[in-house]
Amino acid sequence: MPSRRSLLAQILAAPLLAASARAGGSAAEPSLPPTPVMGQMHQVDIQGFAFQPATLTVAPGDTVVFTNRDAAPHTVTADSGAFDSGRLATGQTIGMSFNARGDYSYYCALHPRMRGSITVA
Ligand SMILES: [Cu+2]
Repeated sequence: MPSRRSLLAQILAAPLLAASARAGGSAAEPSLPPTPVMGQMHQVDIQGFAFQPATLTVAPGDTVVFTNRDAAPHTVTADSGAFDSGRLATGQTIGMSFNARGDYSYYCALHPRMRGSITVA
């Protein structure tokens, strides 16, 4: 029956069409402004049971990369709960993008006296 065969063909073709549409969309990204791609990278080292630098000002769209350079594990946890790196082992890195302006104070959940803040301005 021709109609059933064509229906089957459509079902088989659907995932391929969806995949190619996704690939085309991500390659072109016509709806995204270039700002997030152009954002700067900033580095915060976690070393000696401290965030270095402890205070940092970035622009909207910038990314802050936290690297744990201590032998002990640490976290990067926002006071507000807006972000939480989870446990970072020695040498582990996590990048966080900041898009909304504001002050983001954070601490280490394992060593709460470790504090830092990011200002997005
Ligand atoms: Cu810690």
